[in-house]
Parts: sequence; structure tokens; C-alpha cells
Amino acid sequence: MRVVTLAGGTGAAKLLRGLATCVTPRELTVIGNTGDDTEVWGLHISPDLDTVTYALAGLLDVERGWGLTAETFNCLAAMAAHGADTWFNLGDRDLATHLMRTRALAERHPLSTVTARLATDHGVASRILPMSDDPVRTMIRTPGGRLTFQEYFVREKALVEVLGVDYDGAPCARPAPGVVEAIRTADVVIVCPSNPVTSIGPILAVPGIVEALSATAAPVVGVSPIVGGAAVSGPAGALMRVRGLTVSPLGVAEAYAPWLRRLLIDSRDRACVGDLARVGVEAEVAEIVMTSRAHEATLARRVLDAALARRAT
Ligand code: FO1
Repeated sequence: MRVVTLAGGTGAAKLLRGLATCVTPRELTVIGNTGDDTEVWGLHISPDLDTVTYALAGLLDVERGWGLTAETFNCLAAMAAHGADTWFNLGDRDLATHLMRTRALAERHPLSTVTARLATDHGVASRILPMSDDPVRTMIRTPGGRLTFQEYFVREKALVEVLGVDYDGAPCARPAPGVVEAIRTADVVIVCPSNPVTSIGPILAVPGIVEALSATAAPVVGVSPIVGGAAVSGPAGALMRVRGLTVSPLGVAEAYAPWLRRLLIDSRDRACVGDLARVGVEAEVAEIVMTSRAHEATLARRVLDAALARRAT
């Protein structure tokens, strides 16, 4: 069964770990957000691709939701002594990933090739594809000017007022090799519980991806990142509001309609079932906040069952 997922970083990692227990690794494809990519100390960082890679390799720091487990930060301390910016915490072993990626990109290898190589190096058999090899950057408009996503999220701790969100470069970006074909030939497409505006939004902004999602015969099923009127993690609420979306599973469904067929929502949001039906999305009520590894696997199974039940009808 070919399972294709659209994924951000931290929010997606748990569901992907669960899916890895349900499907053969080679049958799992992850299409990852690169709108969060940034440059630090001259290095190209792809936070969401790395989070997904580390999660599937069993190496993700589970507490933080990013970076490697049992990490040290000696280089960061040394850079601070040089007076360098150190608000973006790069771990010592994580740096090897960024060094490898930056060198390969400088040698003109596309990001998709580099990402595949890094996945293999970490022992990940699943396919991890960046949404595009072309640069797309999520920019946050604030009263003080535009910030990159990492400046907004990490440096400013998502505390500044947001006036709007742009996906710089998206109109000219092409889907990375394999992205459209993976969606077209999938048996199931899953939208992970990631931020609809800054994690999934940039993927959808790449011309050709929404068209592929609309055309695929595979059921497209999502898991809501919003539970009880707030994001499970991160600043999705504020960013959804600025895009005119209600901070509820309905707002998530509206962001993905008309190609989303079914959305798993939390039992606390049971009252939204009728609203979702009105925008053409079937709701499936479940316990969607993943609190343990066992829960990740249970929810992943539930998502696959929801998709396959739909296929049978
Ligand atoms: N998130 C933080 O909140 N603080 C950090 O210092 C930080 C460093 C970092 C380094 C490498 C990496 O791959 C991710 C990192 N993240 C950090 C996570 C990242 O900012 C976001 O979680 C994603 O971009 C959103 O999905």
C-alpha cells in the first residue's frame, strides 16, 4: 500500500512514527515543507526535512520535537564566544547534517537528491521528498517588517503581531521530482497534523501540488492540528486567524477543501461534525492528541482505516 504524507516538522513526526509501525518503510513517502528552511552560519538548514528524517530514524529528541536525541551544543557555545548569533540552537551532531547538505548544494546537487542521501545515511528506508528543489521561503509580515519563519518562531518566540504570511518564491517553484507522481499513484494520501498555514500551506503553494491532490484517485485524509479551539503545539492559531480561518477543525477543513475527503477530529470537537459536512469533508471522531508511542501507532492505524473505509464505498 503506497502511503503518501504531507508533513511539517514536529507536528508530523509523531504520526509518521506511528505510520512506520503500520506500513512497510519503502511504501511510505513523505512530502516535506521547505518553507521553514533557513541559513545559519553559512549553513543551509532544512528543519522540517530533518525532523522527519530523525523521527523515522528513531533519533529525534522527543522532548524538544526537533534535533537529535542525546545532543550536545559545544559548537554553539564556541560560536557564542565569537559573538555569533546563537538564538537558533544547532547541536553538534545535527551540524554534520547541515554541513553535508550545504556542501552538496554548493556542488549543485538538488535538495531532493541531498535529502534522499541524508535519509539513507540515517538508515531511513522511507522516501523523504522536499516539496520543491526551488527555494520557497515562508515570510511573516509584522508591524516591524517581514521576518523569516525561524526569526518569527524561534528568535521572537512567536510573540510578535502577525499581519500576514507570504510564500516567497512559490509561484515560480516546481514540485520536486517524484512529488506529483507520488500523489497521483498513491493508495492513500495523509495530511499530517501540521500547521495549515506555515507547514502545509507552503507545500500547497507550489504550483501543481493542489492539482495533483484534486486529481488523485487516492482518498485524502487529514488529522486536525487544532483541538478544543487551540493548536496542539506551536502558533497555528494566530496564523490561521490572520489567514481568515477559524481556529477549529472547520478552519482546517476549509484550508484543505475541496480535495480533502475526511478529517480526523478530537472527541472534544465532536460538535464540528455538521460544519465539516457542510464544506464537504467527512469528520471522524477519535482521540487525536498522541501522548505515547502506542498512541501514535493506534492513531496511524485509525487514519489508514478511515482512508480505506472510504475507498471501499
Ligand atoms: N526550534 C526552537 O524552538 N528553537 C530552536 O533553537 C530550534 C533549533 C532547530 C535546529 C535545527 C532544526 O532542524 C530545528 C530547530 N528547531 C528549533 C525547530 C524548528 O524551528 C521548527 O520546529 C520548525 O521549523 C517548525 O516545524
